[in-house]
Amino acid sequence: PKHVPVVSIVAALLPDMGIGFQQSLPWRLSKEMKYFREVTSSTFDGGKQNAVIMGRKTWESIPSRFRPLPNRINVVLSRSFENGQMKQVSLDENKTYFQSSSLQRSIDSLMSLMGEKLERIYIIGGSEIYNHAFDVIDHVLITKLEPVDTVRPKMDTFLDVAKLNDSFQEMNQNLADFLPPNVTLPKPHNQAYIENENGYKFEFSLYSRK
Ligand code: FOL
Repeated sequence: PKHVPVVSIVAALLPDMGIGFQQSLPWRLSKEMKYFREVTSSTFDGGKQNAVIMGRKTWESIPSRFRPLPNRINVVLSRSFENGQMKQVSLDENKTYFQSSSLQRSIDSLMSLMGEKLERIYIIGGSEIYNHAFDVIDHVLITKLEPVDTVRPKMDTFLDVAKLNDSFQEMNQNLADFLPPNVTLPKPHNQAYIENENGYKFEFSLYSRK
């Protein structure tokens, strides 16, 4: 294929874009998780699929009943995986995923393996992968969270805000067209898609390369 868009998707707490604490998400937001599932699973073309690429620690943080994430090609990165071709691994009869030791090689392998059947590649974390991937991605889907009458959670991993702002600009007016039609967005309140849950206010946003 000529070009498959590579898109990071992440939920981050303002103002410093904290994304994790002790190897898991610092919040439980089912509407936000539903948005993640719909965006990464849905396609414009019913004959195509998306792939998700994640680091080894993110893979281990996903409850085992949801692994590999269904209806998506899953790729797990680790420096300890053998160099060379991306390798397919089986969990059982019908659950398989891929292992790779390089982000760039996994992107190239997905494109040659799936050809025209691949619609988008989503980078799904964690912080080490996101901050390294800023050099190769085309867009970032950030859900910006703010606590409302809730204590700010402790966080130990962050997006690199300087890298984000250096190379990307917010393009929220394009969000609805960027997402496949069966993704559910909240009613827009003056240009912004805002949701509220569990003591957090959050806004779905799109950043595109400058
Ligand atoms: N991006 C956004 N916007 N929100 C997130 O929570 C998020 N999380 C990760 C990466 N990008 C994100 C990494 N963490 C599952 C669990 C943790 C996780 C990613 C995915 C997971 O179990 N997903 C299931 C749905 C589970 C459910 O419906 O409760 C899936 O099928 O996607």
